[in-house]
Amino acid sequence: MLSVNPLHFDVDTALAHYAGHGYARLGVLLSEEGLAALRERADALMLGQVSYPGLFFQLDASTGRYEDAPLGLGWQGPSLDYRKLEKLELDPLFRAWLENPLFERIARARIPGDIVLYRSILFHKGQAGGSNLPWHQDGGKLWGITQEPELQIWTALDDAPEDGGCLEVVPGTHHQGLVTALGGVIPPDQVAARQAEAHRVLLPVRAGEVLLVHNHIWHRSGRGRPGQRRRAFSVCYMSASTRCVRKKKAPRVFPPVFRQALGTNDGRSDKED
Ligand SMILES: O=C(O)CCC(=O)C(=O)O
Repeated sequence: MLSVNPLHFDVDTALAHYAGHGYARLGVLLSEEGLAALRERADALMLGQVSYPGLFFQLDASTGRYEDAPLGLGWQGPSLDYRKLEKLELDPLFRAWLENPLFERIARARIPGDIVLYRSILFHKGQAGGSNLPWHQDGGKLWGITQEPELQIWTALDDAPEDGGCLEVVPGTHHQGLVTALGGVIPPDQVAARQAEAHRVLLPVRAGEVLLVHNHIWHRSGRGRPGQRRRAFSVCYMSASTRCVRKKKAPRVFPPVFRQALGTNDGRSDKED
């Protein structure tokens, strides 16, 4: 599925930018065939033509407002109006993409030892434009784990133009850590105090492009352009030493993705945030 040679591709430049700014562009990495296969599979999952027990679905809000997206309903029948699908590691095509050798090189440069997935997730803005996603950070108590993950690799499955649901970031905000212990959506007074609107950087992408996104960078996305869907696949990698601390349900067991080869060092780069 890769459109570049994973052994020779320069990851150092992107990793240095990611460490300094909290995000990085890797360019188009997904081949045309790979793109077609993942788009088709994303829709087959939404339409129930392919299904796996345990796949998570969230319908989008018909109002276009993030706050109105229904919680806890899960699968509601075939629809191309789902906002989010999680546990895509269950699907062999998405699994093949998230464990490609280039992503492995990147993950190993940041994460020592065995590597697991916190989540692999499709973010979708449907035909009507979907909904916005407000400024947020991916971590904190909401995530219910013993250490904060930092590495997310985000792949555009459709074009995401400036006025059509591209990711937006406030560069450097990952250096300050979490704004609230809970994590998630950033309170409006903090958004105003940090002048997020003035300092934001838009990241328009073409289908097949890949971004590195630090979990703590402030990021958001607007609505899609009506009539132009926007699918993106986001994967959070973390150390296998991370434990789930939730108490109400049985603790999560995180799916392994890259095991450390016996007799090698962990390949961790010496670049630090
Ligand atoms: O794709 C989007 O609109 C949001 C992505 C995101 O928030 C993430 O990958 O953490």
